[in-house]
Amino acid sequence: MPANLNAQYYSAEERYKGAKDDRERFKALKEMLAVIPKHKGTEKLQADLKKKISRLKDEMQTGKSKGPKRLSYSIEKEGAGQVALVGPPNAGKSMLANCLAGVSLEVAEYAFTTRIFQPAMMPYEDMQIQLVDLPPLSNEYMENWVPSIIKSCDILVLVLDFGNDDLLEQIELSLEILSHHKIEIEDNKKAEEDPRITYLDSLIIANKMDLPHAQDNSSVFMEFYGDRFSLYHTSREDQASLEQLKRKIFELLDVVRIYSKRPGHDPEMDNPYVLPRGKTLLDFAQTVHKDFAQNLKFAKVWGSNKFDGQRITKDYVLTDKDVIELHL
Ligand SMILES: Nc1nc2c(ncn2[C@@H]2O[C@H](COP(=O)(O)OP(=O)(O)O)[C@@H](O)[C@H]2O)c(=O)[nH]1
Ligand SMILES: [Mg+2]
Repeated sequence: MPANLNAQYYSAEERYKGAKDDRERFKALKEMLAVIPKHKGTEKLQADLKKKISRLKDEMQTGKSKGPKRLSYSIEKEGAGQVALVGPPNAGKSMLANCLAGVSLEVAEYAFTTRIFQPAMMPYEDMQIQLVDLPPLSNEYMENWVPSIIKSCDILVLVLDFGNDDLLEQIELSLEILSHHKIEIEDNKKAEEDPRITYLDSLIIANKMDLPHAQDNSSVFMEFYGDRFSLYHTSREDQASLEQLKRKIFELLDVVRIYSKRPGHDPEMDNPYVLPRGKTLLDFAQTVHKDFAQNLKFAKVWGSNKFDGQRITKDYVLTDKDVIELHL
């Protein structure tokens, strides 16, 4: 099928070829993708563009594109997603991880207890979500691998001590330190223009709400930051809110779980596949096995918004808790 590219596309392509640096190359590629006619004949080209954009973005973020290599750290992903727990010293990050994951990480009254990262698996329904308890954000002392790990996580949970009257300093300093390391916590899609910055979907935790001044501090926070951020209030004493927080984190990860079913068998309900929301049947087939996408003849779905056992096409968009039977 002919691609029938338009003049806008060709002009962006010219700019791509003539670009002086990665930043310009990135902008041109983004524009090429935005203006390319969206039909079957350009599907491959669109996929190539997306690959180029994502590779370039990675390179720019890890600094690979600028001469000497900078070290980049990440933690091996396990479970449905990776959550960075960040915040100032003593905010209760380790305690929160303990409460959510039911493990015992080191908690202490003095700052800087958590010197190395500590992943812990938080059970949520039939999934496990990986919490990464990190050393505190601090101007005085922060190891250089910490920002690198934060960037590699899927979402960021910023924990603040609402029992402490220095709350406004805590948030200002946290934002400043993150920003200094090119991490932004606002989910501002427009801002996504700058490929050197990592934008993370995030949640701000108003922690230690059991302490006397916490409610007043919360009002002060909202006065200053209410139009930018919303808060999730909790404390180690509030079991109900901790349970709800698990759901909140799951929602923020924006993933769906899919149960696979072999023809003639019961679905495998104990070990769902987890994919980003928006992925299709074809993506699912590929996740199950790299050859499946190619060999897929048809599939059926149970649950979701279809009737049970309905046949679905390759571009079917997956919904959470779908049971899918692949026919090869
Ligand atoms: N009152 C109260 N104290 C808490 C809460 N969570 C943590 N703490 C205390 O705050 C201190 C720091 O906790 P920790 O989890 O080590 O903080 P981190 O430095 O952010 O990891 C410890 O003394 C904890 O007992 C809470 O919800 N309420
Ligand atoms: Mg800690």
